[in-house]
Amino acid sequence: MSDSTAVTVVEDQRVLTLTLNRPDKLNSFNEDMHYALRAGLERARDDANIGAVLLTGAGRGFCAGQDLGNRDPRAGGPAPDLGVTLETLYNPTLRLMKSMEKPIVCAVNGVAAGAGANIALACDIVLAAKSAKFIQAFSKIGLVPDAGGSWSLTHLLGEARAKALALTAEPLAAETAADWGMIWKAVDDDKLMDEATALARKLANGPTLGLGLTKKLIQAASTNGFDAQIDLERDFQREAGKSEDYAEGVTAFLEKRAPEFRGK
Ligand code: LHQ
Repeated sequence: MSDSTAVTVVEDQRVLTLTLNRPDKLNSFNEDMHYALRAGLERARDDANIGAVLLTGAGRGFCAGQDLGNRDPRAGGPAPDLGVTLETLYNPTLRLMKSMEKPIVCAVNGVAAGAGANIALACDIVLAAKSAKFIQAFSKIGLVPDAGGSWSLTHLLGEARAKALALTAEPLAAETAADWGMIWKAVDDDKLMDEATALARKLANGPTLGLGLTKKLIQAASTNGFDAQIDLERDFQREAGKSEDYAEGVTAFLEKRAPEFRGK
C-alpha cells in the first residue's frame, strides 16, 4: 500500500473511499497520485472486507486531468512521449477499474477536466454535484481524448455529442450530463457525499459476486451482438445461481425478511 498523501484512503462499513488529494492543483494527476490511486483500487479488489469503492476529490474540484506543470515545454529538450504516460500510468488503472468485480461509485464534487473527466466516466455509477462541470479539455492543448474518453463518450452519448464535446472542449454542466445519460445523477452539492456514500454502502453490502458478473455483462454488451450476449447471460446466471447469495436472496424473499448477503 502506498503511503502517499496524494490519495486519502478511508475504509468504513465495507466501502473504501479514495479521495484524490492535491486540491491546490485541482487534484490533477502527478506520478505519485497515479500510483496511490492504483494501490487503493488494488486493495479494494483484493480485500474481501471491502465491497465497493467510492472515488471523489478533495477541495473544490474533482480532477483537472494530467498535471500540466510537470510538462513545461519551455524547459526545452525533446518532446515527451505521452504514449508512455498512458501505457504505464493511466491505462493499467483504467483496465483495473473495468476488470475488478467490486463496483466503483464516483462522486464528482467539482470540475472534472481532461483525463479527470474520463476517469470519472470509467467508474460504474457516477453522481455529480449540480455545480460540477465535465470538460474534454484535450483539444485546447492540441491533444486527443484519453483515459478511455473516446470510448466512454461515444458509447454513452453517441458520435454527435461525443465529437462536439471533444472537438470544442465546451464545459458540460452536471445536470445536462445526467439528462444526456452520460452520468447517473446530478444532486444538490450539499447532498452529494451523503447520497454517494449511501449508494456505495448499499452496493458494498450486496451480493458481490452477482454484482461483479452484472458489471462484466453490461460492459460486454458494448461489443457483443445479441446472440453472444444472451449466451453470456446464460453462463453468468449459471454461476450466480450457484452462489450462497442467491440462496440467501430467495430464502429471505420467502421468509419476508431482508437478505444478509456474504458476497459469495
Ligand atoms: C492545474 C491543472 C492541471 C496543473 C488546474 N495541471 N495545475 C495524458 C497524458 C499525458 C499528458 C497530457 O495529458 C494527458 C491527459 C490530460 O488530462 S490532458 C488535459 C489536462 N488538463 C487540462 O488541460 C485542464 C487544465 N485546467 C483548466 O483548464 C482549469 O484549471 C479548469 C477549467 C479545470 C478549472 O478552472 P478554474 O476553476 O478557473 O481553476 P484554475 O484554472 O484557477 O486552477 C486552480 C489551480 O489549479 C491553478 O493553480 P494556481 O497556483 O494558479 O492557483 C491551476 O494552475 C491549477 N491547475 N488544472 N491540469
